[in-house]
Amino acid sequence: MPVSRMTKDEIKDAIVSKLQRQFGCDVSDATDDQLYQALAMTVRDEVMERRALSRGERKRQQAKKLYYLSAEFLVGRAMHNNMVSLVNEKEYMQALDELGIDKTRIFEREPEPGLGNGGLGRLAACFLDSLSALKLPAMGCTIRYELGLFRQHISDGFQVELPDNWLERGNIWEICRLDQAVEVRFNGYVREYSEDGRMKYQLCDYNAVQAVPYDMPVLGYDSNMVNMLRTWSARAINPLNMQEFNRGQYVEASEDKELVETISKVLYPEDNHEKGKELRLKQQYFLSSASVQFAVRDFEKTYGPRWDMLPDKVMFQVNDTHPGLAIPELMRVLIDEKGLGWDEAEAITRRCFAYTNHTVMQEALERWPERMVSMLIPRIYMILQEMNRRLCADLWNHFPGDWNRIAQMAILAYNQVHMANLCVSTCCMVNGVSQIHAEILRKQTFRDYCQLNPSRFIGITNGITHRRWLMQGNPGLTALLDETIGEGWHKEPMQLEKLMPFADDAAFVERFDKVKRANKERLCARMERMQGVKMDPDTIFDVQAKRLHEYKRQLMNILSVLVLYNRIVDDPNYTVHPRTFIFGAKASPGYYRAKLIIKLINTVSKLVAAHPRASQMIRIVFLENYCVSAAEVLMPAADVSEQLSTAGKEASGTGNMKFMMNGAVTIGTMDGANVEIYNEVGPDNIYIFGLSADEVEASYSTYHSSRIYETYPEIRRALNQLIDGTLEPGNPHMFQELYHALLFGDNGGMADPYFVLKDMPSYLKTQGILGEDYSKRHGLWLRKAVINTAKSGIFSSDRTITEYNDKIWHLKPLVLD
Ligand code: 26Q
Repeated sequence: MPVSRMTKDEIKDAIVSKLQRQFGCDVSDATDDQLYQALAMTVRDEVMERRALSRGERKRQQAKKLYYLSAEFLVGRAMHNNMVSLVNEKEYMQALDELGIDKTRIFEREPEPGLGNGGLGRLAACFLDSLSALKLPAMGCTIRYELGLFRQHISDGFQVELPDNWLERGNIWEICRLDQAVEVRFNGYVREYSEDGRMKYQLCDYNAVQAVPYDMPVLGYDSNMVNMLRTWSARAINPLNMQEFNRGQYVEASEDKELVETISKVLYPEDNHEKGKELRLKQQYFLSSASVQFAVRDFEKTYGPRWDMLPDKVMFQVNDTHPGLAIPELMRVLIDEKGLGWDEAEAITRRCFAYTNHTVMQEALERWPERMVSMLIPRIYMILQEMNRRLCADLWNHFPGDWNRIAQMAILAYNQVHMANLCVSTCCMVNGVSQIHAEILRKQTFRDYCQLNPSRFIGITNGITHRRWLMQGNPGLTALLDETIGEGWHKEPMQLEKLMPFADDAAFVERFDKVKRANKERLCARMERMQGVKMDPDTIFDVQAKRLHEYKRQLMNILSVLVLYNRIVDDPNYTVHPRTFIFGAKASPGYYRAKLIIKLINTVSKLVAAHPRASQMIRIVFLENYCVSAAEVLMPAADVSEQLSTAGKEASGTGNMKFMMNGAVTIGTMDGANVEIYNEVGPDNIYIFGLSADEVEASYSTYHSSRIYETYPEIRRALNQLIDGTLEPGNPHMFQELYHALLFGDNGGMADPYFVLKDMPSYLKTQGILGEDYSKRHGLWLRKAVINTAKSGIFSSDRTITEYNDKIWHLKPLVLD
């Protein structure tokens, strides 16, 4: 039965009637919240109708299903996105206009689910969008964190963290599935006994937690396909300890409940860094166990106990090692609950799992103390021991006597559980997220494993959904593209290439420029409204927006701005094309140096603003609380995309792709997916600077940042300003720590391990060229910008998902409508 989409008039009627029946009001006296609710319910009705259709078809077609397991899903707001996918966005917009409803204001009433830190979480969200668009059956699984990533406020230049209580006003997009709750067991001890000549294992005296799923629909673009994002919430099985309660100990009676429910209380705000906290381990097992138990149960309902068929019907993709405990959990379920033997269970498990690595930074590789694991999940620990025993025996055959190497590759070694080794040793495929990253995994991180079986190690370059990041975020450019090259690119993003001839079409370029200008004005309006900051849309919008991390080198950016400032102050004839340097970045609350860099950015901003001539040419703006919704306004307004990571450190980057798609030109290193961007647009349409990954690797032993300090007076001057009172006259020691880290290193480490000073001369020079090119807007710069959009189709996550499916998952698209 085909589902129809609502017309403008039906939408108007629906909104009016929802207001009436839900809230007893009409458009003229409804609050913004009521308007939002009524509109969201209208959209939800349309989405859910499609949900029913695709769910039935998946069951009927007995389709293989992917479980994308991820500790983070940074989905962003749903409403506008759903309108785009329903393909009646225009009707919705007109309906709202005719009802006299302010669209932006109403959309902003929707709380943004901030269930992720950055790239890894946002990637998972883009993947779900593409899975649905391509009609591939999948379920995203994550934790329903009551508090998402903290909201960031800047006070006196410092980051202040505020709780993100995103569920406060309810979440209209989720459905609670109490009927599908499962039990997750912690602690206790394992009783071993034999029955019918077989060893049995039973967990005793455990603490049980109920995992309650809440599902959010993800509608595919123009596809009638709805996949679900399942978020697990922790609930105490006994909400009250009745013994305590009956003794009148009311507070104590609910203590257990509080403790259990902390599991899904808050998202850890660390990005590319792990701290081995027990609660984090609890979260990881909670997510892994609940998801695996559900998947097995769902399989059994359709196919019965045909466990040999499991790998043909169920696939788990492990998004980094965070949900890696799903691997021993499936072993546990198959052996302890379904009665399979070890070899059988292992053969099935191996075929069901694949692992994506997202980082080569040593400090981000997860290792858990064995003692902690054995206390928290004793049966899983036993399984890990047996997996490790068999693994090491096998490795001994390949590398006889090479104990060091075997310890490096083991699941258990040095009293730690090595999560990456768990994943790499068992998964049928292991992938990196860009070509250079995959190469580093093969040659360095997982070299020994790769030697044994190279074909398992592949690279699949990340992608972004062009629906959210272009069609939804940049309606101006979308309309221009539709008019110029047709609408085919909505479903086949490679068709953006049809734009290439228009890079030299003066009339088109003029209109492209106008769109950019309007987007810059939209950003200016948002900045003024949210932070009271006025920005000039006639300046270059030079943007670095990403998590704050030393390897991403926001410090290099701001120090270079300081150098530029000094030139202007020193030389009354020195001019540059006016620029606004925009920063958006959250720092992990415990990452002192990252927070200090935020303060530095804001301090330099004040310094520049106080100088009459410098402030005419440069402006530094810190965009507070960078999040998905902010990015949707920021990306389309950018002229320049800053991608400055030390080569070899950024696994891929995905912000780089969002900027490019919206016609910003990249200045960056040959790192992560910048390499692919370079290959697409060619050397004339990107600004590359700095050391290559190989050069970085070769320089560790010989690099002395002090040489740079001695050789380059401008850099020396900027560094000295960190400690001579120029910046914070009241507290000249404030930035000493940064000065010291760059020139001397800290607690035994090398000075400037991310080569900030080393790459600065090259960066400054390249920025100079970029500025001059920008001044030749027509005939030079805009051509580059158009080419960037035209070549961005390959970075659609539709391409990425197609690659995952061809190489790893082998799902079949559902036949719908
Ligand atoms: C681990 C253990 C304990 C606490 C926190 C963590 C943790 C949390 C988040 C470790 C890492 C992350 C996030 C990593 C991440 O976002 N990586 C990025 O992934 C993107 C998608 O592939 C890439 O584009 C980026 O290059 C990469 O940095």
